[in-house]
Amino acid sequence: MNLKLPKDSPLLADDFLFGVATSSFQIEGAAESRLKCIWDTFCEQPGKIRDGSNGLVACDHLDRWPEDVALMKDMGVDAYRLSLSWPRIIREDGSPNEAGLDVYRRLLDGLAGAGIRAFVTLYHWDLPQHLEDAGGWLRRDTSKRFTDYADIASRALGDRVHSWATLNEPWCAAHLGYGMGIHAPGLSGTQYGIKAAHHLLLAHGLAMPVLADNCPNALNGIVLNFSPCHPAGPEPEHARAARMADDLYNQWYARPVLCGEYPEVMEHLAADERPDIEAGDMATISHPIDFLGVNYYTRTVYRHGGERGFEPVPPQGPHLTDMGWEVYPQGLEELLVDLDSRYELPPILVTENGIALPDERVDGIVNDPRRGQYIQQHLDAVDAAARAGVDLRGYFHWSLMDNFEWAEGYTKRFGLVHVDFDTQERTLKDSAKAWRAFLQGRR
Ligand code: IFM
Repeated sequence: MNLKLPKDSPLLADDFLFGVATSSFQIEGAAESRLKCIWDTFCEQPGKIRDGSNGLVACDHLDRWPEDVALMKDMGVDAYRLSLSWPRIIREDGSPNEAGLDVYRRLLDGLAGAGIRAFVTLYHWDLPQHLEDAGGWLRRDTSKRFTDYADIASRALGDRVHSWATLNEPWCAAHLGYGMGIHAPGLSGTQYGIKAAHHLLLAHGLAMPVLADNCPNALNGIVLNFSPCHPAGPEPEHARAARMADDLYNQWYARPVLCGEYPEVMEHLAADERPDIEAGDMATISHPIDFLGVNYYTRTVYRHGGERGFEPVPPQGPHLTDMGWEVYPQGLEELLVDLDSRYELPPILVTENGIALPDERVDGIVNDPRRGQYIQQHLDAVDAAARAGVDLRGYFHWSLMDNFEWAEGYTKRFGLVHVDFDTQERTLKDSAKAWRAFLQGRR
């Protein structure tokens, strides 16, 4: 398995970064030394997680981070995208937990020692449970609490951080967590999803000036997930369905951040479904960002139907990933070029892209050719978008290592590094070896 780019690829410029990504709840473990979060509570509810598992130990990363940083160094990554655990850093009374901050000081120092830049996300879905008990993201005040957390974290750790992202994938936190109830905290109702989304976006907007003040030299921004929406057929009703889904799921997040307004589809929502927008909110949300993080895995096909006039068509075909997602690399180029044509974009980082496969370790080897092929196809898509003029600055693979895949528990493996969850042994998959050869051969 070989990964390569043409010699004249914009991705081979000296300042284009290649990295790997993870998140706190999915890898850290060490749950006893932090407050409870909404995912702990969700995991305790029977039937919510496919294999009945939880994040109490996960990849035991907080004990094993030196080994994990050494793996990244060996692979030759330029950057590591991680998230902080809010319930590890902030006590229930809002004061900083110095022991929790120390954990990250050590980890960030370890990264610096390995020559790896830290891209830190403040919120990757692990809301402290006591804040959920007070109303969670349905409550406006949670945005304010997030800002306080952002202030404490960026003051304490800012000198060690290259880039701050406020949120990871607010669509997932809001829509899956409050709209569909398949992620924590498990509420369902479209109106909840939309209201939670507004408070998440508000949290982002309130935190941006705080990050800019505390860390003026860092790249500060937000990470959004996108899935291009394609019509199921040539009929106009399918095109309408795809447009509506795109507005509600993709542009719903990008447009407020980049233009200070929700897409027009808001006019079609019932009054009680609309976000609770107060004066000044949209200006707050559209505070300038230094970068936009784009997470891309697959496209979604929509047909006319369902309560709202659009419904997804389940992906077909022999080559679906272990998540049941279609491999559709051309969607990444299409997405990046489309965003560039719609908006005045800041620099773009592809902050997540990856594939779940049923990887097995046999005689110490994990042979995962489909992951290598997936990476190659998506690098080619990023290369094509950069050549088309999109200002792309980096590509992060999801994920550094196999981890807790939310409602799927440990049944889905996204890592470049295989983790044996019984022994915590790490093994470079063949794709990681190809990634290492590619990264080391670049300069
Ligand atoms: O594991 C998740 C990650 O937490 C957020 N983006 C998508 C990944 C794969 O589902």
